[in-house]
Parts: sequence; structure tokens; C-alpha cells
Amino acid sequence: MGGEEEGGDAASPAEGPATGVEDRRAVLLRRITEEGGFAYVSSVEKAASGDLRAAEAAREMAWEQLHSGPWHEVVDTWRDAYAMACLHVAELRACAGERGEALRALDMGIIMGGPLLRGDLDAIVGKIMSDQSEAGGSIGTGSDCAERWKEGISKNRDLAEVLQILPSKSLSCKTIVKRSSISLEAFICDYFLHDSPVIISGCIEHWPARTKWKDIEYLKRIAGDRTVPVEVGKNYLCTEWKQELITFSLFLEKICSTNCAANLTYLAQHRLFDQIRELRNDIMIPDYCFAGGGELQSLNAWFGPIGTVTPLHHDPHHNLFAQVVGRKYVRLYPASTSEDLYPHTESMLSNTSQVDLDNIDVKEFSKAENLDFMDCVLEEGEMLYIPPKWWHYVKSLSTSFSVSFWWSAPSIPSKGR
Ligand SMILES: O=C(O)CCC(=O)C(=O)O
Repeated sequence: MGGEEEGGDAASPAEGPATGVEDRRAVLLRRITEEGGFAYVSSVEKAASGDLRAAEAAREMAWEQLHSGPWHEVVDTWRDAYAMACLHVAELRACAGERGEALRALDMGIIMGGPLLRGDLDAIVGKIMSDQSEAGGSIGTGSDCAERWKEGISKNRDLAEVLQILPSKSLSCKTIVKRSSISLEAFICDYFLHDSPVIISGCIEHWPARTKWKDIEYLKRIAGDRTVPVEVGKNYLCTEWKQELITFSLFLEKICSTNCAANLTYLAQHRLFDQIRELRNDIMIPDYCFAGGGELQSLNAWFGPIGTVTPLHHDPHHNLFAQVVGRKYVRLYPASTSEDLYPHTESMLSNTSQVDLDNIDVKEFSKAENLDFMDCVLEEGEMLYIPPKWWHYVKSLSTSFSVSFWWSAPSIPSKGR
């Protein structure tokens, strides 16, 4: 995994290595001064001598900088500045016994902040979490929620029921090949080099996640008080769709109480395992992700109730998509069909199709209607290999927790079949 998590030394060579937390903070304050952030620096200096209001003010100033333009244009210095202000807020809140507020500030620093102070944020999270477990753990789940949770992950709808909630023509064309625990060599020769999708079963039985993530009390205990980003709404193309930051406990309750598509809460494409180390320990990186001698780019969590939809889109990386809890329907179209899938024209959405598979407008998108695709119900314990640029649409058929492993590999001419 990338060094960005370690909060290591990001000082420029001229500044020399900044090894301790005080050094890192001093280097950063110098850079912020160079950026003209005098008011921020003055607030942080007051925060360092115990002034919580000044710490909050510094955090607010850095937050404004993060939102002053497109995210990719925000300079690392201000992302690091945001993390530093979060650290001050968290330290002062923790001293005042406000554990929940302190954890929230730390998670905000982890999610939105830069890499320089990442190790420092993680260290304080670790300390607060271990103090809590010594003091006696978290609040239990109400029996209603526990019942609904069990039903959500265990109820297996039959095919007729499943077909009712899937796009038309689902499971009627070509299904994706399924192989059991194949060797890395077979994966490379038969699928990876041919840009060919495959379902691999029997490879993640030993992951602690397979049992632990079905236990709502376990999830609450290790992550309940942590703040996570979630998506709310039918899917990211809908106008009422929004993103929120909520505690993991509240998110689990929302999974138990979800009953309408417009209100779905989905923890989607989030680097949860960089943020919550205990969850990272429950999974392993499959050897298949080293195919092509490339580099692992990211591990993302996809966790939500029945009915979540990720609209038809493609990604630039190889993807091994592990279905850890529950089942999902996945539909794939080869990269070569791009033109017939009417990608959005604005750059932010150019990897997403305008075609709504749940309700195809055949007049406007006539070429999409009769395109060949491959699909499957990805069952618990299976992994699906999605080659780069292949279009995919995903719908959950139960409460579902999946992990995607994205990796890049030097481009190797694909061998068509
Ligand atoms: O599970 C989902 O909802 C979508 C997964 C996905 O798009 C991906 O792994 O790239």
C-alpha cells in the first residue's frame, strides 16, 4: 500500500528530513506562511497553547481553502494544513474528555487532509480506541435492528424475485465463466492476457472478514464511532443524490432501516481499509493482483443495503472484485462497445454511460438496446476479474460488503481469442 498513509517525511530536500511531529509541524507552518496563510498560522500557534476556538478557526480556514476550487487544484500544503488543524482540535477535545468529537476531527483529517501528518492522526486514533476498549467497549444493537440486519444478509431471494429488480434481459445472454481456485499462471494465461472476465471461487474462505463482517456487534465495536463518507440517494447520476459524513454506527442502523430506493445509503468506493486498520486485517491481497507485474493502486470498500446501483461506467485499472458478504448482480460490456454506450460528454462523467439500464430510453440510445453483454449473480465468497475499461453495472441483491482491488500493469498487447 502507498506511503501516503504513513504521514512520513514530505519535506523538500532543501529543508532536510522532518522526523518528529514537531519538525513536521514546523516545516508545514513555514510552507503555509509562504502560501500567505498568516491568519491560519496565528490561529494554530494559539491552538498549540490550548485554545480550542483558535484550533476550530484554523480548521475552518483550511476547510475554506479545500473548497475554493476543483479538488485536484488544491495544493498539498492546504490539505496538510487541514490535517494539522484537525490534530489540534482532536488533542484538545480528547483532553476535555470529548472522545466522539475528537475521533470525528481525526477522521475528517484522515479523509480530507494531506499525507504529511497522517501517521500522527492514526496514532491518536489508535490511542483513543485502545483507551475505549480498556474502558469497556461500545453500545449494543437494538433487537429490531439486529433482526433486520440478520435478515438483510441471509435472505436469499429466488431467481424469479431477483429478475424482478434487474434490468431487462438480465441473466438471459452469456454468463461469465466461473473457475475454482485457479493458479496465478492459469489466471494470467487464460484471462488476464486476453482481457477476459472470470469469476474465481474458493479463494477467500480463509479471510476473517467472511465471518466477522456478518457480525454487526463486531463492526460496531471496532468502527462504530468512526466517521465515514456515504452516498445518499438512488445513484450518483440522480439530482437528489448527495454525500454525507456519518458515524459507522449510524450507517449500520441505516442499512437495517432502508426501505426505499430514493433513500439508499451506500458506502461506495471509499478507502476504508486505509482508514480503519482493524478492517484491513480481516482481508488479504489475492496473488492475482500481481498479474502483469504492476502496482496495486487502491483497495476500495463497497458496503450497503439491498438495491444499491452503480450505473454503467468503466475504470482504467484491472479490478478484482471480491464479494465478501451478500450477493450482487454484475453486467459487463467489452471496452470495444464504448461508442454504442453513449458516454457522458462532460469530463467528470466521461467514463459513465448515459444509458440507464434500469430504464433504457430506446429512442435516444437505440444502439445500446441490442448490444451483447455478459452478466452474473456474484455470490458470497466469489471474486470477479473486470479487465481495464470494461463497462460495468452493479446492483446489490442483499445487504452487501464487497472489496475491489485495483491495480495497474504495464500495457501488454492483449491476445484476442
Ligand atoms: O459494487 C459496486 O457498486 C460497484 C463496484 C465498481 O464499480 C468497481 O469495483 O469498480
